[in-house]
Amino acid sequence: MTQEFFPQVRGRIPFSGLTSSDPLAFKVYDPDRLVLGKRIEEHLRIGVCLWHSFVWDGRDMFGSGTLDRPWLDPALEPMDAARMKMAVAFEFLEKLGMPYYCFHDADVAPEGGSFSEFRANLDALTDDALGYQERTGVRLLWGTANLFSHPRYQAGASTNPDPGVFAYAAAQVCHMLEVTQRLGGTNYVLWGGREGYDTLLNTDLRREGKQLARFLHLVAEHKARIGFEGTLMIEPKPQEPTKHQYDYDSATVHGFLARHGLADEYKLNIEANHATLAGHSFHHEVAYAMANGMFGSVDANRGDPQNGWDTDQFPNSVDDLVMPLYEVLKGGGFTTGGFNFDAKLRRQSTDRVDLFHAHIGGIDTLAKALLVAADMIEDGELASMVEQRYAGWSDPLGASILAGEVSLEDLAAHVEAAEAGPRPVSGQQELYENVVNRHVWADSRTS
Ligand code: XLS
Ligand code: NI
Ligand code: NI
Repeated sequence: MTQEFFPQVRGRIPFSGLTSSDPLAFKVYDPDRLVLGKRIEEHLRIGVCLWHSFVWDGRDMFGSGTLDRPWLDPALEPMDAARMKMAVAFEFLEKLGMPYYCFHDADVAPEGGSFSEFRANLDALTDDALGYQERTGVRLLWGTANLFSHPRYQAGASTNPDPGVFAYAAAQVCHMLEVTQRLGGTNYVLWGGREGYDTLLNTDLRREGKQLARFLHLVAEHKARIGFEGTLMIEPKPQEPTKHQYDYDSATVHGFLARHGLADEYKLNIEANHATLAGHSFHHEVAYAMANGMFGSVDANRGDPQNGWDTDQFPNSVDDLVMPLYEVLKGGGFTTGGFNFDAKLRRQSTDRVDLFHAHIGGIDTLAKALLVAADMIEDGELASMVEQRYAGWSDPLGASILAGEVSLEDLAAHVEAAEAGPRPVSGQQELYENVVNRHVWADSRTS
């Protein structure tokens, strides 16, 4: 496209600081600023997803599209439309100035009349994407295959009762993994899509579990065969679109992987809104993944506290993000992963620049949370309070228990010999909360 789609945005969004009232400038996200010895851009590794911003036209189950997305006009020749979409996406990426993007095969390639046509379309558009990547410097954070939109996947992909559907899904992942490799993607994500059930009456849980495990083995084998060096990741979600999704949450996926000898092959891509749908906090999901060596990447967004579905709103609460960011920093930060903005506009946000406002706000929120979390790491108060709470485990009793040096009987004898039992100790929750808020409220680092 020779004409710009976002003419209101001239050049790259600058960092202007908190004193700026320019809506098209970052207030906190200064990519080059050093935090704990690393540039903010390298800490956050932010990606933009193509599906919500360029493939969705604002339709919901009550009404048609509201957003200005001319390339989605069904009257257009599909490959022309696909090329227009990619041009606009890269114009956006370049102007926003983020280092990464993410997409599903079907976000860029028209379906065509057969798998080989789909494959050829995807290959041609991958060539185009390579050119854009070279010209703009934008890189692929992760690729994925859409195994949920087409009616063939209505009863799941690998967990479908029909092995023909399993094979079709395998073909798609086989190819998209190779496309991801060609584009230099640093990760490949599998979100379960419709892997789950709507009713147990027609569902054989035992079979479907086996099928899913087989599929994940095949993907890991193909990764090894082609020498893809990125990380394979699974994205948990508890429900939607199915009533019950198999990849319910981090702990469930971790357990499934461990049971099937796959825990070393996959990491987790944790989405904030999926965490809250599962009845957890985003903090919990990140902390679980970190504690178990399963942390991979993040889909940044938020739900609505009054709505029980995946509203995929742009993050806007520093309070909600400080502790997840603290866990990420404490755990050593991202390796191959990053923050992918799996977030979409509200249906009434119909100005083209709304896409910029949404991302700028979300990115600034993340950056501010990073600064607060880094302050907490440097100050060390929270960590030392937790350390202190568990200090007994370094004393002779705790150490001998952990080392496996004492039996249940030894412990019984120890308790009988002691004059008094252990004394309850305060958990100090409010004090901990105050420590966190002291850092949230201190704004020295953003001025
Ligand atoms: C849907 C998921 C999806 C994945 C990619 O809820 O978040 O967008 O991130 O397939
Ligand atoms: Ni997601
Ligand atoms: Ni989601």
